[in-house]
Amino acid sequence: MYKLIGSPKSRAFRVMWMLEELGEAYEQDAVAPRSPEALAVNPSAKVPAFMDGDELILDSVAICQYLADKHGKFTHRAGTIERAKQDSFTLLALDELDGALWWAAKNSFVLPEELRSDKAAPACAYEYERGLGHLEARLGDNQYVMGDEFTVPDLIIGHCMGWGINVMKWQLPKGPLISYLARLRDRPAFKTAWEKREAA
Ligand SMILES: N[C@@H](CCC(=O)N[C@@H](CS)C(=O)NCC(=O)O)C(=O)O
Repeated sequence: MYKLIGSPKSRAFRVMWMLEELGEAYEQDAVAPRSPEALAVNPSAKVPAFMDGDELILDSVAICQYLADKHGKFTHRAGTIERAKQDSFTLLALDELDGALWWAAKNSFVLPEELRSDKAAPACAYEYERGLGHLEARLGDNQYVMGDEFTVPDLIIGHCMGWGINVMKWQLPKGPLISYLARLRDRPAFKTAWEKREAA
């Protein structure tokens, strides 16, 4: 049995979604970021963390990619050109979307108050919008970033877009990204994970 450590409203949601996509059972310890329980498994006290048997894995993207590789689904094989292209979308999501969202969050409630800047949120919104523009150009007419198949970066991007809309109130630009996100949210695994998140 897999064990997911982290509250559903954190980036642990990414792992919940991946586990639902894979149809794998798991138990969840909904510990809060920066809690003593999070510190017990991660020196940074960040969540999520993940146990596969006795092995501990840190970082939502590392966990999702590990699960996709292990189960041979939602990923191209390591060492292929397709995998390099797939990873470049994962890194776009992290650099341009997650990075902007997280820096805005840090300046709103994470950093010590004296280090927060009022200018961070608009700068981050600007960067996020630019990142969406790059994503839109690379998505083209595809259903998912790698074509017709849903892969790890779609899940990370879908999570970031939800975070932008629900928490930051940063809307998507009119155009194909709106139907792309609707497609992601229409996946049964997303819906199941979301219901579990809301029920928690
Ligand atoms: N790159 C990491 C980031 C983890 C992370 O920052 N998680 C947040 C909650 S979503 C957290 O634990 N923050 C506590 C902190 O930054 O001190 C991942 O994707 O798992």
